[in-house]
Amino acid sequence: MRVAAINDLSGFGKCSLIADISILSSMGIEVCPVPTAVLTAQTGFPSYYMHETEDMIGQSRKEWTQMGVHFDGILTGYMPDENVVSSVLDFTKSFAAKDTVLLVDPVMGDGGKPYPNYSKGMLEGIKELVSKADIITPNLTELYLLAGEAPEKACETNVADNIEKISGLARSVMTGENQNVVVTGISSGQNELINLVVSSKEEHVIGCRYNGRSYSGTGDLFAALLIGNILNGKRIEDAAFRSADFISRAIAATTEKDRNFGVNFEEVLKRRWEE
Ligand code: PXL
Repeated sequence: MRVAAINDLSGFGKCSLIADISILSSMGIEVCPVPTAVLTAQTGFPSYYMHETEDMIGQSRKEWTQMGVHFDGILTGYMPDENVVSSVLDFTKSFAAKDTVLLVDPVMGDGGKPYPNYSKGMLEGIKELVSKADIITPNLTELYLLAGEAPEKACETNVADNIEKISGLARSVMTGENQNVVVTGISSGQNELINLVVSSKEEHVIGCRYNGRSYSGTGDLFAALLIGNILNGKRIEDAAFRSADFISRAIAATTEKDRNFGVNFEEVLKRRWEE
């Protein structure tokens, strides 16, 4: 199995390509990275430097087309601006074959707020990408943005009362019968996190325990785990359950207090070596 991982490379934050490469390689899946940007740290840190790498997307497309390669999966994540989104759209047009699983993580915001690089143009491009995806993994803030609602409302959502509203929003962003939307990291009460798997015909509420805190990179880890489990033959609800379970173990292993540094997922991978 081989995945093209289109994401940024951040020196600190345990997110994006670091998550994609670590998780998918450990699952026996080849990862071909396409860096959307290279940063000293993810953008939640008070200061960071970002190096643009947009040309790598078009160049990877050109070189890999000449090589005639095939991808079993394509995963898209953080994109710094709308021009990058447009290059990624071209990449997917070239490489999303009939049997390629396209997972689009519409990285645009969190905690009811869009990220600093968010723009209306980016939203339009990401919506186009979403319309081509097999699996979409928005958090609640991103789901509200995709559904054309005010992102702040994501924070007012009390999950226990609103599963129906959330699955309605998830259905409103679907463009095809066979799409799955997995709404990630919905906080429900103090110590439970919910991931909601919504397809045109059914939905599954997948709960897991956590410490009530949010950390950098958990959405990226979830997306990589989800596509890895799918490519390794798991059904979407089982894949979502396994992914959530991994994240909850990584959070439990985390002692770092600053959310920007991410979770101790390495400890969970290390334990597999000790088994
Ligand atoms: O985890 C999402 C993400 C990925 N990449 C970069 C980010 C963020 C979230 O802030 O800044 C560079």
